[in-house]
Amino acid sequence: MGLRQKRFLIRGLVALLTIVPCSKIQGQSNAVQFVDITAQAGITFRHVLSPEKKYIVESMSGGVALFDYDNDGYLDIFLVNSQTVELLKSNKRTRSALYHNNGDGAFTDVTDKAGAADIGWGMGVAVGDYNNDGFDDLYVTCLGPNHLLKNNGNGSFTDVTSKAGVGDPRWSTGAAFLDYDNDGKLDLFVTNYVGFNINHLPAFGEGPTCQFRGCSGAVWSERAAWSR
Ligand SMILES: [Ca+2]
Ligand SMILES: [Ca+2]
Ligand SMILES: [Ca+2]
Repeated sequence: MGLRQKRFLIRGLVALLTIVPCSKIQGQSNAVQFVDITAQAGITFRHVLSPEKKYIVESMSGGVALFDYDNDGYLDIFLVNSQTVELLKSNKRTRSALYHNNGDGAFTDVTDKAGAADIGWGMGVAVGDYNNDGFDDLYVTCLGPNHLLKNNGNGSFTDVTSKAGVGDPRWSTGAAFLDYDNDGKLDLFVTNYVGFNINHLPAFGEGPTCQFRGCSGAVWSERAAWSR
């Protein structure tokens, strides 16, 4: 920034501070309110959860992405759903959801057309146009293999995880698209959490490391049962 630009910037800031009293700014800030319009917007999605959180994996989930998947200028919503150990053992699946922003304050559930419902035990989601076709794609982190969902540009998504080689099978939580080497192609950074094998769950009360919130698994299990 040149000296002349700096002068203009300083003059602008002085003018702003002069014209707008602090009390006015504070008054406007206090006047901001948020109204929950979820129901009237047509969003009925509910996260699957386990209130007891018996297992650490049941204490995490629930990612969401606001992105314009169809490039109509309105942000749409992708909601990542999770699982519970009980549901998983029963071979029951849950559904994530994609809501299309109609532009009039209402949303339409387009999950079936998008083909983005079944992503397993989801955690988080990253948005990026990894193939530079002008349509944002999704990378969903999961307990188990993650998913790269390619936006086909017609309202549907294709799971290209295997072809792309990005199906990390561990427990992934966060992820981000970035072009770390400035070659014009988005790269992917994935963060993994603790080692957790859903097929070898720890027995409560067994083992000195089976602790949760300062309590042994056995004590916590008894408290959870008592609170029901
Ligand atoms: Ca849109
Ligand atoms: Ca794309
Ligand atoms: Ca790159």
